[in-house]
Amino acid sequence: MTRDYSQFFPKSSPPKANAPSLSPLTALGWQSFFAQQTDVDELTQTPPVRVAEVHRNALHVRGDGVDDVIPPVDDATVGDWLMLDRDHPKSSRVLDRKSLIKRRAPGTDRREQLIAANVDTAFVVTSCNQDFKVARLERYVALAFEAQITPVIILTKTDLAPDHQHYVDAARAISDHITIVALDATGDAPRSQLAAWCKPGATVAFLGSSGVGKSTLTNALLGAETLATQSIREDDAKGRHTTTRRQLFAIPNGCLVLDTPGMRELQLTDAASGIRDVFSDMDDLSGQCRFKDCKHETEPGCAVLEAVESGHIDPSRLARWRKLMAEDAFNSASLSERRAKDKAFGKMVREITKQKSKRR
Ligand SMILES: Nc1nc2c(ncn2[C@@H]2O[C@H](COP(=O)(O)OP(=O)(O)OP(=O)(O)O)[C@@H](O)[C@H]2O)c(=O)[nH]1
Ligand SMILES: [Mg+2]
Ligand SMILES: [Zn+2]
Repeated sequence: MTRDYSQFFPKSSPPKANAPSLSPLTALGWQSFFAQQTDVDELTQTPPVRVAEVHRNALHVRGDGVDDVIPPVDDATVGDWLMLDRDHPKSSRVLDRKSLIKRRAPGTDRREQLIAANVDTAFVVTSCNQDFKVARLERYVALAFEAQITPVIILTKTDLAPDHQHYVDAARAISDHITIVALDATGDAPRSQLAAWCKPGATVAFLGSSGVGKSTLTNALLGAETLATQSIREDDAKGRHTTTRRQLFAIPNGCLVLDTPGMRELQLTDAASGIRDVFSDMDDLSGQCRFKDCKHETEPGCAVLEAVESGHIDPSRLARWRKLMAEDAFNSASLSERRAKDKAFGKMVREITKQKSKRR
């Protein structure tokens, strides 16, 4: 019997909304971008599967007729597509990613942490309460821009904040290239308000601090109370870190939704171009500074400082821009130093092993 491979090679245009039926792979987010990286021979040997969840020592993968837990594959994260080698799952090939969200791992460990792969839209969620911080939103938006993912800022809990317009205005001032959606995550509206991004075959991710309503929104899209949610602390509006794993869900219309645990800290790394995109106004101005390497601190002829003095740019925005650029430069340098050290250490181990085996 010859197998029908047509579903592995979808047309390049994304499936239409309300498509009558999606193939099992398209319903997991398989797109022509991935199909182009493989061929019928490889598909026959190793079926494509998507990482739906990462456990400490295992990956939960799903594909056409596949729903398995396999040992971890190096460097694979939630949302990745693997060509599943059933005999040696650890050697499964990770397909090139359409996008990758990563940060510097929290704590003193100089590592990068992969958060999610192959996301089309990043819903950056915050609430109309003390959680709302422009500096944090700018970080998330830079992260999305860097990964070439469409960022959408979602402001939840409008029902608890009748005066929420000033939150919308402050979010809008972050960048001209983002959409802001203000909503009550517990109501009926999220599904229709987010429909423009939650298309069949697309992957969307909810990112943000604990307690802002990421799981509440995932439940709203699922149309069921699948995920646990928990009330926030009343005094400071902080969440209780209810969600502990990143998990990918298929919602009824064929869109893939990633719920994530609230992040305590988002340290950027290798995000210089994302930061430039968020602060494109500052970046444009800095081209007019007298000195090419102007730090916009005390230099004469600094166009950025002039714009601050004339009231065109908020001085706190300049301070946040400087801080983010410095942090990104520091993290990127320290991570690449670590990578170099790891590489040198690996080489040393290989050489010692080689010498030992020669001596035998
Ligand atoms: N009134 C109201 N309550 C909301 C809204 N969004 C979320 N909540 C409530 O806020 C609390 C936290 O929501 P969750 O969905 O658990 O938040 P989360 O972002 O998933 O939090 P973590 O899993 O800890 O990262 C729950 O009690 C929700 O019912 C909203 O728009 N309006
Ligand atoms: Mg949650
Ligand atoms: Zn300058």
